[in-house]
Amino acid sequence: MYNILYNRHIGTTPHSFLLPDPVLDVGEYGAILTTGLSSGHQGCTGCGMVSGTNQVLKALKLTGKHVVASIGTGCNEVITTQNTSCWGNVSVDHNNFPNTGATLSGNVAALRALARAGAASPDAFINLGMAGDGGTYDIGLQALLAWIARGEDGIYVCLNNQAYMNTGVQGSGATPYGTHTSTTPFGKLIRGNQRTPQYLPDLALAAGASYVATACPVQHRDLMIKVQKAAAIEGPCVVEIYSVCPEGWKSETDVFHEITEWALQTRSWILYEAERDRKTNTVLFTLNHVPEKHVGVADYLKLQERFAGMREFPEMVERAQEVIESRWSFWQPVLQANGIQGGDKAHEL
Ligand SMILES: Cc1ncc(C[n+]2csc(CCOP(=O)(O)OP(=O)(O)O)c2C)c(N)n1
Ligand code: SF4
Ligand SMILES: [Mg+2]
Repeated sequence: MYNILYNRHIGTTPHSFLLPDPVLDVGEYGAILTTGLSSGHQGCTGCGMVSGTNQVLKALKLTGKHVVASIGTGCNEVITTQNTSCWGNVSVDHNNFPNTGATLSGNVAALRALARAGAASPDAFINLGMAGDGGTYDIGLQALLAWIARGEDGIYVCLNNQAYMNTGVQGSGATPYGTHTSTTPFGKLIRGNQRTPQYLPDLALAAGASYVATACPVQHRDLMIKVQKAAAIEGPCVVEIYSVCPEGWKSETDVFHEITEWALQTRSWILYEAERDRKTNTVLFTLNHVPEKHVGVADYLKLQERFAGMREFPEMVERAQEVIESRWSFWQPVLQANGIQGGDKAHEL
């Protein structure tokens, strides 16, 4: 499929071997004067995807290019299209639930046509697609993979809140093991979601994406550098953003940062990026963050009532830990190169 190469350096840098120059190192969120998603949206208090979208737009606007965005149906679209002024000067089209990838291609064709007519320069635009995990892992997967296969320039951002939130918390392909949702209720016979999630980076890389990264709104610099890289790298680029949803996760509205930090500390969400050298079909994997100490998944399950059922069953918590360790073991060569004990054992720095 592709050759794997590991970057032994852990961390986030504005450099990419696919780019002649580094992207802007945007530093901390507070220092950025550009507006991202502004007031007027109808997101719930403590919604992670509002913060994620805000940072994506800030990062893209800093490039000085005009952003053309296709928004798939889901919370992000519903909360921002009743008062579209919150998008600022971004050109937004609201596409259907399954076809964010197809609309990205449509926009590429439209920009080419404008360029042929001498009405625009394609280099002056950023082609952005945004959709939820339901619109990405499930109903929109065919359109996404076909867009990647066509090899067109653009960024696809998946706002992953791990279920179909806009329609009442149905389970998706990204829903964690043991989660209570309306289609995977936690009961006596079946204890929540029995499947383990799929992973968008794996799917996108298998389909041929140029650049794939995971991010979260608490690590602002990391997120904004990755989005800028995705905007600059040739070919289809995919960024997946961990997005707390107090409504669907049954969490308090003021613990969005804490939950995201727990996700990083417990390695329930791993920050990394993957860059593809097309000539050799080699993918360079970079791990961006290693937690300071080992924290078991039980701590991550605490602040979210969607996990209330599984918390009572030690064997389920153990299974959730196994899923984490199995995913984390991919990074063993990098951890070893840095003298960090990794794999299926606890690690200490
Ligand atoms: C073809 C089609 N089927 C179903 C729907 C109803 N629908 C709208 S949004 C949504 C859920 C979106 O889930 P996700 O993509 O995860 O985004 P979230 O709301 O969680 O952000 C569904 C099922 C639709 N709009 N179109
Ligand atoms: S339901 Fe969840 S994803 Fe949707 S706006 Fe509310 S917090 Fe955000
Ligand atoms: Mg969702």
